[in-house]
Amino acid sequence: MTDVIKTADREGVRIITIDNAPVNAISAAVRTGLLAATKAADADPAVKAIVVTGAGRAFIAGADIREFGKPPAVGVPTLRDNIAALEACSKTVVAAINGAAAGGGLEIALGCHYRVAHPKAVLGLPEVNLGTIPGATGTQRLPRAVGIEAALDMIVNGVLIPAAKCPPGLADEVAEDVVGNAVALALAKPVRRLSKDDSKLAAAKAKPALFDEYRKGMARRFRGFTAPYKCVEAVELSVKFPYAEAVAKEREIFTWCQGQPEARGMRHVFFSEREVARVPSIAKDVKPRELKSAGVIGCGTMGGGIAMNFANAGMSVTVIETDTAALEKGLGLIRKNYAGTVEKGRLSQAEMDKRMGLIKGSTSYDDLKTPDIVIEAVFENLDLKKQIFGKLDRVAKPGAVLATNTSTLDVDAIAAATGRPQDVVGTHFFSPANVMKLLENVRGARTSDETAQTAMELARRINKVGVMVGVCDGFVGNRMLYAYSRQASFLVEEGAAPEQVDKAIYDFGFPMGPFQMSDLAGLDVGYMVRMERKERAPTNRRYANAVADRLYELGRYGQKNGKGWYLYDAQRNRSADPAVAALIEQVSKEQCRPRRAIGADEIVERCMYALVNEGAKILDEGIAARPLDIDMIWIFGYGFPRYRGGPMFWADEVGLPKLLERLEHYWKTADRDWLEPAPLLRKLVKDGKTFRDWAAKV
Ligand code: T1G
Repeated sequence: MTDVIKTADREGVRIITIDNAPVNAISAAVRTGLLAATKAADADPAVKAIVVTGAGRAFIAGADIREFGKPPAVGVPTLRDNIAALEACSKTVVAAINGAAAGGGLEIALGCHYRVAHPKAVLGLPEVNLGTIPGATGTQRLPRAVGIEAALDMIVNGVLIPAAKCPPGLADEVAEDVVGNAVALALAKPVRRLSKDDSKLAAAKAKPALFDEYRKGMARRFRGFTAPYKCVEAVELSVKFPYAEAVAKEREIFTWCQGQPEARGMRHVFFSEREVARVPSIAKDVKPRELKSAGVIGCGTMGGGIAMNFANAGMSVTVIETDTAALEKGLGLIRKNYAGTVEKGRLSQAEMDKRMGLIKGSTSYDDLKTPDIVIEAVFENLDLKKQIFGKLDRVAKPGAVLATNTSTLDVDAIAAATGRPQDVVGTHFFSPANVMKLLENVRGARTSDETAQTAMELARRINKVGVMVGVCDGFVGNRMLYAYSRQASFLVEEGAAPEQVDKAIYDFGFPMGPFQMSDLAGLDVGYMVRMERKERAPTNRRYANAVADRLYELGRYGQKNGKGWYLYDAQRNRSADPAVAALIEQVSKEQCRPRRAIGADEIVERCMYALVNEGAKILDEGIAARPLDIDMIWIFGYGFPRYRGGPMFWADEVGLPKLLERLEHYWKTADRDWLEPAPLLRKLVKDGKTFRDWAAKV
């Protein structure tokens, strides 16, 4: 018995319980205690068999990720020692999987002779989501339990599968009373060692080409990632080498992955995704208000998508439109959206009907008297939004949260249109709102802690990554986007072709470059936003959208009308347009701007360093509380490559001295107006610090 390992006997069976809250991660103490308990049970003549289980909501969530990157503890058994000892027992060992069995947790269960799982337990080897591979025999044991193809799917995709849906061979029994059934099974069954059973590898041994086939199918989904391919390489070892040799080679691959930037980036994302939900400016004891029902004003693309989030979460939602025709059109769009998902087999008709049943349409604000939260999602016009909030203030119940989906306008100005600014908050969704993971919550100057906490709770309830930011022009996401796309536009005026910039940013890891993205969003929408933001008003700083304005004035709106920065055919395949190249040359000439050859490195540096530089200003101003808030916004809202950990984490990986030196260079040689290095960046470099250090200090 130790703090983290509890033992008890039932019917002559030794039950070893891992008790390391919150999710029984395999820390050094767990490894030590488990090995001792295993050996003691096997040596104890009074013990007929052994059951291993977990305390609380998880079985074992895997190796303790917080130990990664740190020197290994001396004289402490490895996880492979634990697994080997469990399998080597002379008495039957059964894993009673009461909850999540993830990574090293499932490897332990696969070291046991049998597995009984609770129906709600989830099982998997998700190490790939940490930029690594299973490193304690998982890539050799899982194929022996479920076959090569099923093992590849589980390991490469890093999925956790509910026990009831697991591939055959993983759980011997699925039962509510896992410990009771495991005790019975342990007393009934003989020892069975997975490492000795190659029967399920035979088929693959006969089809060695299946691994290359499998790799081919991964290209689109895992572009830029390394770990998924290392997973295939490791599983392939199982058909090429005897077990022990393959396990040694698995370890080599694991150790290599652990040392890569991808693993550091993915680990940062793992912990940040959890930490971002805890907003430093909100006191820990502040509880969110109840969220049982919602209202949405405007049933256009955004309003409809927002309403679907509530229905998907099982919440009733009332959508308001100005008239019946607009309402029918909006509800029709929602219905069409769900029908598409049903058609793809990703939703049952019954579930669609249930969700549509939760969405009620109306043209009367009287139907907004009861909802716990109302989100306004009409087009970007400040006067219109103020008018709507004035009306909402008169009908919404006391304590209702009044939220605006504005992406650029001043939340404080909108809140001032009500008598309860403390209940007003920005909830900035990203298109398509029912798909994009990010919810940028915007706290106004008078938003209360409780309202802010409720906006964060909203994100959790509708399965979004909620990030709290302050009010400024473009909040965090769009403000940084302006800085990045401004450099992209300048690069085009200075000599780069739009397709060249897009390729460099695509190769850096974004799903698409800035010009393809503008064409998708619509050059008309961009132009209108610039109008609304009076961006075209002459200033003494270089204007970034001269070409984009011309394209709009030429009626080129992007994908929607087949021409923008690119030409689009009926299947929306894009191609470069010589007319655009000529227009760009024309604009450069008018600006007396010499054109020069520009390489991919400069494109990535100027665009991404401008992004980071704006991020540094945002941190300095307190608009974002921590670098991880910015990283989560850019990964879940703007497609920043996840394996790089987000812009601020990536900046630390690049090294701030190098980044500052390059930024200084571009500031002096290419853009004196917008690229001046942020004071925080200069200070961190002077102090030899990183953004991570800065965050730790704040
Ligand atoms: N190590 C350390 N901390 C962990 C952890 C782990 N493995 N798993 C979770 N936590 C923390 C988490 O940060 C959070 O902390 C709290 O526990 C609750 O987590 C050799 C090397 C198991 C499905 O990748 O997927 O084994 O924020 O909110 O929603 O092959 O946690 O409260 O401070 O997510 O109930 C492989 C990771 C490790 C699984 C439970 N394992 N965990 O979900 O709780 S690598 C994983 C999860 C490995 C071997 C290799 C989920 C969960 P805090 P939570 P949950």
